[in-house]
Amino acid sequence: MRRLRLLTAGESHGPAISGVLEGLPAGLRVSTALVDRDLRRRQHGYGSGRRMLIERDRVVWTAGLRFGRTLGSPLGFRVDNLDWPNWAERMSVEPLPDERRPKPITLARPGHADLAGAIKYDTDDVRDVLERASARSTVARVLAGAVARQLLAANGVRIWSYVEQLGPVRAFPDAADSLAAVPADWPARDLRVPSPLRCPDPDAERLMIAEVDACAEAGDSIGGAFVVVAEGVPVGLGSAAEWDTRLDAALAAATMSIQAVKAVGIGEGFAVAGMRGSEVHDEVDLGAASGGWERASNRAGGIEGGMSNGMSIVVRAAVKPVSTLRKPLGSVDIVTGAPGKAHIERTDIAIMPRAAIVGEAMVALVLADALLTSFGGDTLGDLQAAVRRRRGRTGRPASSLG
Ligand code: EPS
Repeated sequence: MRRLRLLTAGESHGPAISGVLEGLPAGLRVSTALVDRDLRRRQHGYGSGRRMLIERDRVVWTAGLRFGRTLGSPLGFRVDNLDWPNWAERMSVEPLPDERRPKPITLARPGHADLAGAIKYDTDDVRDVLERASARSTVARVLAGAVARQLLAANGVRIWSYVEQLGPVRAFPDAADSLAAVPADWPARDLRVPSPLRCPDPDAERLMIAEVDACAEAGDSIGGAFVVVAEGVPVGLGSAAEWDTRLDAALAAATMSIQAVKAVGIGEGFAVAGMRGSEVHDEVDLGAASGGWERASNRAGGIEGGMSNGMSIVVRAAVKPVSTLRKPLGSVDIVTGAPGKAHIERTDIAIMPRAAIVGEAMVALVLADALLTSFGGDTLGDLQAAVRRRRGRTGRPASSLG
């Protein structure tokens, strides 16, 4: 990111998850209730483990706000881990005598950061690695993303998401494009009362719930795919000028950085490989209704030439199943070399509804950064004025104004 910087810290079972978001303009009204709402949304979902019954994630602001508005200084924040007292000795910050130390974890879980991390950091206790690799760290991203969303909302951009697939079950299996089948009131309903798996197709959701139950029964886990949509994005965020200024590249990297994500697509994504140009590109016209540039389709997912083109931005991600299995896979003890079964931690069975919320946050952070990069602004008012100017310029071509 060019204008925003986000640094996060915190172990899953340490005292807190914390962070600093730097680069926000002054004068942005930040609603604590809306931040806490996104933190709550990240905790919701069928298939979550018992840890979510312990945590009640709430933001504690430590810097950057006065009377509910940003000052232009770094925004500091923290979310306390309510599980911490149960781990205070096992995760002691201070040195402990050997006899009080917990037994090291030496059987790495295939798919987790355990083995590569243990070799990298030269430790014989995998807990040194897994604590930070844990998806608990996404609390900080969702928190910062909730602030970015408020900056975007103040500039007419709305972000929402849904679970498109869980294992073999797809939402709207008969539709050519699941997004076109999502009911128009889904984003508002999802904010009010999220459904168990945040899937907008109730028939598919019932099958998804059965699939989670079957995995629970079998001691297994399951992944899937989610879609994030950003509406109202002004034309021209990102740039074709250089490889690292392209908006699709930034969105892909940020989404891929979410734990367990293995593939990211923009618009039609991987499907374009099998289609002809005439089936892929979105024809341009001057909309009769709006009088602005319009497209009858949005296969590009709102991005052409590395820039937003004014259509909704559509990011899709494939998520692998959680790597802790209650019926563990084979592994090798990192100290003795003896074969064994992977370590078992308390775990989730399915994370799809929650991963999609982290997806929203990452998209929000990248778009907020791209907005500030294009339009600058020491204050929210300066930023809004520049965004309004750009929107005015793209309403319709000068020659058609008569
Ligand atoms: C995780 C394991 C589980 C998850 C955790 C991610 O935690 P625990 O070991 O405490 O049961 O619940 O995710 C969160 C705590 C969270 O807030 O998302 C893992 O191994 O990555």
